[in-house]
Amino acid sequence: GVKTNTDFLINVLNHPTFKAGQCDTNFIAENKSLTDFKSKTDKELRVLSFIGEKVVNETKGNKQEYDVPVVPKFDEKTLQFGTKQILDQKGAKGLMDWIRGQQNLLITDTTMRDAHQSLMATRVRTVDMKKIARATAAMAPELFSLEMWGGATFDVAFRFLKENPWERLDVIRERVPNLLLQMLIRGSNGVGYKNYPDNVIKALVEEAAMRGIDVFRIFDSLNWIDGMKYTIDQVLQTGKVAEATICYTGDILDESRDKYSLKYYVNMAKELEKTGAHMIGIKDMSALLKPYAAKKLVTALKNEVTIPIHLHTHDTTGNGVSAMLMAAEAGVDIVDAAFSSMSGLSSQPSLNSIVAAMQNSNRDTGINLDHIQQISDYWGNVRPVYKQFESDLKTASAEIYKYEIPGGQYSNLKPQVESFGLGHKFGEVKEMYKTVNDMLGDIIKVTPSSKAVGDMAIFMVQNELTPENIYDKGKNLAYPDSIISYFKGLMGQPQGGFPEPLQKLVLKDEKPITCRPGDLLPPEDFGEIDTHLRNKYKIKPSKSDIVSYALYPKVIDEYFDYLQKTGDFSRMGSDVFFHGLKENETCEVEIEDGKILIVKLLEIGKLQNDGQRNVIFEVNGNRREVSIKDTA
Ligand code: 3PY
Ligand code: ZN
Repeated sequence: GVKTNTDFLINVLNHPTFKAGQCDTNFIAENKSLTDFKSKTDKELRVLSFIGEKVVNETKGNKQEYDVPVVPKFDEKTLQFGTKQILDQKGAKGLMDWIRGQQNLLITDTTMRDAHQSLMATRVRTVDMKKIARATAAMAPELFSLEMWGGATFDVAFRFLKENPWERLDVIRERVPNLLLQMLIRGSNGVGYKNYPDNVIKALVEEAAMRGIDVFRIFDSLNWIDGMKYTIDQVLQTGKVAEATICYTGDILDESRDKYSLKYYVNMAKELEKTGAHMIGIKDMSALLKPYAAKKLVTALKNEVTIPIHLHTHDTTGNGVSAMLMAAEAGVDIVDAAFSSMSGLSSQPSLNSIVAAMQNSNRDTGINLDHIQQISDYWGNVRPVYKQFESDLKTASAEIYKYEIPGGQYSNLKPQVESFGLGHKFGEVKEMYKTVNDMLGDIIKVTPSSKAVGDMAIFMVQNELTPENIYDKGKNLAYPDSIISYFKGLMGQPQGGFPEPLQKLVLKDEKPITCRPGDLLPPEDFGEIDTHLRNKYKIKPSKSDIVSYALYPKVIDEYFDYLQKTGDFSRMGSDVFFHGLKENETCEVEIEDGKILIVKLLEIGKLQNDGQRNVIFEVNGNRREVSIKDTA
């Protein structure tokens, strides 16, 4: 009928081949999707239900105006050569030689990973990265790498965004032909919060390398090198770059604190160099590396190890740029930074500011400030859509030197504390974080050990425990999983060992391990996962589906359930995904390659006796209604 003809015409008009003016007489015969109305109708209904649900039960049609992020024009030629070509042509060792030969300060951009992990709870979606990836690679071809994967991005993509992080990797790899892509991997904790069997880590590394990761920043949450070696070896076997990482804590300028001294870090770097790793990463996850400490540390490491040094920090204290400049002066090879509109506070220091600071110095980055301003402007317009995920941190804070809380955790801790109904005791929880660290004997705090400390701090405040009364008052309590796992040795072995009385209190009759958890864990049965996914979802699982399931079984089940029952909205613009539409607003939703729905919200109907509301849309010119239960 009429409707079908209109749909057909719209399919034709929106088809990329037609738009490009490249259709010939076979165009319709060759593109079955043009007449595929059934699946389209189903997808259309799902899109309308998703938006309907959003406007009825979440945003009530209230939506602010968002500026459209503009992708700058760029020169394709600049995509032809960069660090990626050096790695591909000369191998990892050749790349290291190249790095050592550089006078320029090299920069890793963290915007697509740590910056949004630390600023907005890791919520940035692939669609927003996809649009700017190619322009970034073209306008800042001097960058060393883009950190765009790993850390919390993996879990959050599946769990909250209902999108597949492997597809993000594919999409960015395709658009960034000239730059190295980098990920953060938590040693045997992979991209999770617990130790995984060795074959899971191996499969994760292999698949990530195959899909496009070039540089693996490998750390252990207790700086336990035995816990890192397996992952380092797996990366070395792929031929990609193994960046073995030292997590920085304490203050090497304070001679009264001798546990994490300069000597400790230098020794660790030397041990890491012996593993065969290509580079040393310094991971200052809590922004504790003061500018003069950065100079002292980098100077010492440049004297004591021969492999390149890559420095990562956060700007929580406002000293981030200064720390990077001091490190540059001391000869650091590469520093991490984020595009200015995504930088600062719990994120990385501003890339633009570092580039400007280095101009006309002997370590000028060669990056064009006007060009990267355009990339920053893009992100500046993306960011407001994610406002609801931002912490209320407004200024730099030097109190972090005292609490030693990592950037990502710092911005997340308040909501976590509030979720326990302890919002009014936030100050107390921060103090307790420090107290718990002391009770544990001063440990490295980074995912997942930082989570154990945070969970324990909340638990102690909740149960009114103190370091003194805990042995009595806390005798019969069941402690948080993370702290149990810590004391069992499942996160590895801390420098200086476990405090035994506390370990006994938490574990009760359970016995801790002292070896590498991977030596005990039975290998994951990938065949069984394959069968489960096949049977339950009637899909042919890919290797990455199986690896993902091995890492996060429950999350992956929920993800596939969601895709099948609710739909795949990963291509929807983020303003619509998070805020729906307001009345009379129109948006375009891509439901599959080249298939675009033009959706206009006409009206949110009155509440009916049965508790439903009709939401009325116009879709590609046709009136459509969905009925949504108002749960408010
Ligand atoms: C992560 O493990 O995700 C981190 O960024 C730790 O700092
Ligand atoms: Zn970080």
